[in-house]
Amino acid sequence: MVTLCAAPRVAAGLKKTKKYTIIITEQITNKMSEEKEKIRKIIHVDMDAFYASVEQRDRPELRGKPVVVGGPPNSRGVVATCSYEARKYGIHSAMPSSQAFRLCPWAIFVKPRFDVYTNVSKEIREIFYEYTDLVEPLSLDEAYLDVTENKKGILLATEVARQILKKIYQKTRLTASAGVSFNKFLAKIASDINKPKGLTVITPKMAPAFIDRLPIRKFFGVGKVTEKKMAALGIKTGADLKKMKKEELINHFGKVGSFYYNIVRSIDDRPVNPHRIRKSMGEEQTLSKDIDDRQQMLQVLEKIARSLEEHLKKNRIKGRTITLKVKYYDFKQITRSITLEAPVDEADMIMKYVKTLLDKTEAGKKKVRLLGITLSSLLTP
Ligand code: DCP
Ligand code: MG
Repeated sequence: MVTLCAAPRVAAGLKKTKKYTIIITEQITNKMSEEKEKIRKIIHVDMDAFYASVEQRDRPELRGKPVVVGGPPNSRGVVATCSYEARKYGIHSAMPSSQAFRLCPWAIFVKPRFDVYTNVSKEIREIFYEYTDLVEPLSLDEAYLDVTENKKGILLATEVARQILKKIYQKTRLTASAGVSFNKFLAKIASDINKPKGLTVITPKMAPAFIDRLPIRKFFGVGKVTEKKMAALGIKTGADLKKMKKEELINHFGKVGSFYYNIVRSIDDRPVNPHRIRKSMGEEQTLSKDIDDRQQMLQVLEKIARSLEEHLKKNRIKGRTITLKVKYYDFKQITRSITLEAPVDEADMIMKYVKTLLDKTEAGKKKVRLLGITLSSLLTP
């Protein structure tokens, strides 16, 4: 490559002067930095037992105790999160609070204080911005940072991560974990490895062996439903996934199949997107034929609500506004909304309101061709 670049200059009569050597050196350096550019430095930061740690910070009597943040044990509510002391009993996020109570009757149940969590979230984001503007918050307690170029000119991403974790603790008295790698997928996986207070690096060299051992559920976008589908195909780990041909994956999973094909090979070019602020999350379904039976409509809506719940939870999103969309047989479309005091993500809760919203439409009197539910006024970063 260098010889090729140099050749025309030699032909043009340039002697091997010092200047000439410099040109070649510059070309090599440029080439090296181009190659280096391809390797990004991504950090994923995730707070440890976020809501529960905030409660333990603000109420010293809760420290060292099993604390469950979420619905009360005698309600139909669920666990938002719990302290590490409570996790020893098998309690985890999204578990019904009644079950958490059965597992650990002496656990202390605390109501979430979203306004406080939102403030902490802003505080940690300010720290991220000290290092880079390429910050993509995923929820109140986690974000991706691209620190390939960072405001402090620190070469090692691990050092940036170390400083950030330290500053988070100094500012909020809360601990976080960080994952450092060369793409988003691996950085996120890494942050989860040594929780709490973990700092884990996955280098390009380490990545293949690491991914081979990774359970399929940990792959980006793989929820319960996809996990089952994968299991039916004999895919349980990254190594199993790697054996699949691209076409096979596309056949079984559609467009996302090629994404799986790539990430299992550590190929994930998704940029850290600082502008991605989600305003709503929704799903809709066009029916195979127009219907006028309310019961049937509710069945469809129930299915939509369940699927929506899975997506909301996977993305750690809750919303206060529920909107029902109805498209009638004549393609006329209406929406009906309700805004609640507290954010929700549970299908049962969503359906309770969707039923009353459906009563405010002409569905039934008029045949319906499409139904949809959207959640907005989101509790996101
Ligand atoms: N959360 C929620 N419902 C869920 C999952 C999470 O309300 N099903 C909330 C409570 C968590 C916060 O989002 O504190 C962050 O979610 P994480 O998955 O990061 O869980 P934690 O921060 O609580 O624990 P970890 O230390 O495992 O990150
Ligand atoms: Mg967390």
